[in-house]
Amino acid sequence: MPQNNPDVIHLEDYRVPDFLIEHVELHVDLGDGGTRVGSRLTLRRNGEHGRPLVLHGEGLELLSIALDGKSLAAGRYRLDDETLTVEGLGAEAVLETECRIDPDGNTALEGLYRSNGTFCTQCEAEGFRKITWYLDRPDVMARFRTTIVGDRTTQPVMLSNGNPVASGTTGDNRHWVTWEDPFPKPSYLFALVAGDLAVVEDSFTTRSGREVALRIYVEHGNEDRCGHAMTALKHAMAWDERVYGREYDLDIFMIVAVSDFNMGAMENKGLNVFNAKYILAKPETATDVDFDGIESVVAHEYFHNWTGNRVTCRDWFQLTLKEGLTVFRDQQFSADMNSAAVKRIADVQRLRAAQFPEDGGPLAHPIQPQSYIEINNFYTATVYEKGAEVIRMIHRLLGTDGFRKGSDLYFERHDGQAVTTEDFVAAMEDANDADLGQFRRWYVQAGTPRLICSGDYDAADGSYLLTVRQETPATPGQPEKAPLHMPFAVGLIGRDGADLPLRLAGENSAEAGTRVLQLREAESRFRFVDIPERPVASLLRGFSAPVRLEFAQPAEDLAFRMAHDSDDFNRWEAAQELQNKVLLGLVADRRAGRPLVLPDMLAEALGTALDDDGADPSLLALMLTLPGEVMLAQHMEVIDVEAIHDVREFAVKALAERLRDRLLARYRACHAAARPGFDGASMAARHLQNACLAYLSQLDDIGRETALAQYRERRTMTETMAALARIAASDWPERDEALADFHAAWRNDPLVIDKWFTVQATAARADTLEHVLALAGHEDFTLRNPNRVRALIGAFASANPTAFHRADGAGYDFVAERILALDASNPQVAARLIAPFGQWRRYDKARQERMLNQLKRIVSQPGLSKDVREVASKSLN
Ligand code: B3K
Ligand code: ZN
Repeated sequence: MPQNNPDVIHLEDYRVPDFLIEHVELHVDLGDGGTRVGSRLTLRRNGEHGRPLVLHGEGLELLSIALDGKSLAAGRYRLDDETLTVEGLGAEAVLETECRIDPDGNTALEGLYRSNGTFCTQCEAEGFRKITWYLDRPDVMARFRTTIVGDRTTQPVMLSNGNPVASGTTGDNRHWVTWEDPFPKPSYLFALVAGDLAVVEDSFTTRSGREVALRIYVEHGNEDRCGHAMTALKHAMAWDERVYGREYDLDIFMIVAVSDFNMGAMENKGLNVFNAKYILAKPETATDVDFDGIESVVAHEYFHNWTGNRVTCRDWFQLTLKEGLTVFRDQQFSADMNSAAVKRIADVQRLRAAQFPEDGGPLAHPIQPQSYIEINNFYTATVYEKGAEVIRMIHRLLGTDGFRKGSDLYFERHDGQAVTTEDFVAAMEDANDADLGQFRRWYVQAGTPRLICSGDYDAADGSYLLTVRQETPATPGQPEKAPLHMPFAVGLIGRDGADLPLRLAGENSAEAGTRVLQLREAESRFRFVDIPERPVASLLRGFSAPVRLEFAQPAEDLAFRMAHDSDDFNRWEAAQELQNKVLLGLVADRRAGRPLVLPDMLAEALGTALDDDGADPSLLALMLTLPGEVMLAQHMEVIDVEAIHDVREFAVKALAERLRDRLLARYRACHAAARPGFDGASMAARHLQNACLAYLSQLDDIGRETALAQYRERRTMTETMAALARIAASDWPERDEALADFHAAWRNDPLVIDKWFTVQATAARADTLEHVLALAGHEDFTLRNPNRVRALIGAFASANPTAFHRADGAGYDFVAERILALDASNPQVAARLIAPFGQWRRYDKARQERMLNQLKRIVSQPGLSKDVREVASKSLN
């Protein structure tokens, strides 16, 4: 991007708003032929200046405008595609406007739109300006009073933020309701919903004894799928009181589930709007992963009530202030509800799969970006997931109590304000008398640091010297990197498998277990004394910092840690490292034309894990599962798509043959133990059962039989989908019949049909692209529904490397074409599909060229949206 591009918004250009809005009165008249939005803004000039009032507004048809009660003549205001400018306002003013908008024609799903007949809104980040003219920026916080007028038959339910304060009927079968939100809020938290919806009700009594009505609104017929979301909500409310001392503040908390939604959910004050995928579930229709997703997204949006809504962002460069912190809070919550180690592993897997590539590619940016063209492009894994890791490091550096003191001070100081990440860090520091000066670099420096470690045991004086060097690779616009301050959790394991007491040279006493060291320098050395034998080091326990650890540990030590590491995360990590080592060695063999031979030690280590009856089955499932192709690729200088695929298939099959009996025994035991439903033990058993099935299904005799039996049993969707995934990837004669049968069984259930699309898009088969092309023409496929787009095209591009990166480039062509088609109707979702192309540098020359050609093709399309243009053109770098 050229430096002087007027479309680029820079953090350093932030200025306080010229006007403030104290009160907003909205009058929204819903109709089939368009919706009329009346607005009455009570404004106050902010400081002494003579600048005009400039309101944001896009795609609005002006019907009337009046200032202080007097209609404005055409010369008194200026209207363009993005703004409404009014000159000559006094220190205080009331501006009234009326406009017409077209929710039915709104395919971008931003602003007011219709999903399956239901009117709903999505305003974050800048969607409110598509509803009416406004100072659509988060540092303008106003009290809202919203009147909705609609049809009594098609919109019996009409909702907005806060509490209903008045209602009535008018002629023509129409009715109205007025909602009032007592809390000042930025426009991005505004919401309105109207339609014919069913409601599921419950209540929660806060610890101060206030009763809060809880209501989940869904399309009729889905009432029996809300139980899990409701339970999650109540758990989240109680947890936030217990862990952060935060109570809910309104009398009603509402959630509405809609079918067409650009992302997961939205935390609008008192009226969360959700993608139905994150609300609706019962064991027959949703997998355990879906159940977990619901629990964490419901909690996430609820937690935003304090971290995001009560204390909000000054500007969109501060996005990680609310998102990083709220992701950290939802991660803590899920860890408390279920297995903490399993949750941590899932979070780290997600970080590595999505954020590491972003941080190492052309779109790398710090968790606090310095500039953007389209803010919707910055709801990234970096802002969210790396942002959460940064908060987690503060938590680890200050400890649980210190962190709580810091969050208490943050809420006390900033309740009702729009603030910056600096305000958050300062509260953490002030409450703890801590120095996070150097730590602040995490907010402004992009790139994943590498920690290059070595350990030396000196038998003569019984000491162990740990040396840690940190290096952050250059990222676009940031050639030089400074050393970061981070917690580095380590343990040293003795020959008996127990953690050794740790004492650094110069210290008086030792403590067994994990020790949190602090790294600040480019190179740090730690000398542990009184170490009686050569220890096995366990570094970066719990993934205490978002870095790539480089520590050459012999395979025997990794196998030892798989069995003995007291840190469950690191037990899994040791398994991953061992598997990476073996698989990458096989990739090298294959490339050199050597025969593939699976080392015995991997089978032995996994066999030992399978025999561990005491361990959490879910943890074992994760340890048994070899790193995926996308993860393996991250370790190669130039990604060899085919070699990685072949080697992984080879290893799974060879392991299945070696461990056949033990896999089968464990499979059967888990199958017998699991009960349908969302209880931890059953979910863990299913997890291990399906991990075993992934191996067993490589065996043509017993594998086929087992997968088909599991599919036909139809016990839970978790088991059905795991079996169908194996069947869809196979050449078994039952394949087509099973896919047809699944479709017929669930054809009226869009969330389940999404799974049917995904299972085919991700199947590892030579003809997957042909299937996907056919599916793109299937009568159930539509580019209008974001879930469907992600289920087919998103899954194909991001989770099926051999098909997407097909050597002839046909996979690229297919996805690029769909991006262009989708851009015309929904730029936000289209832009999200580009990311895999941004990784072009990582591939061989032929693929590089094909990927670049597609990016160029996208960029040269006339009339491209800002969203797609920004991502595609930056990806070319
Ligand atoms: N805050 C919303 C995300 C809005 C995305 C706008 N493109 C959901 C969340 O993070 O909770
Ligand atoms: Zn969020």
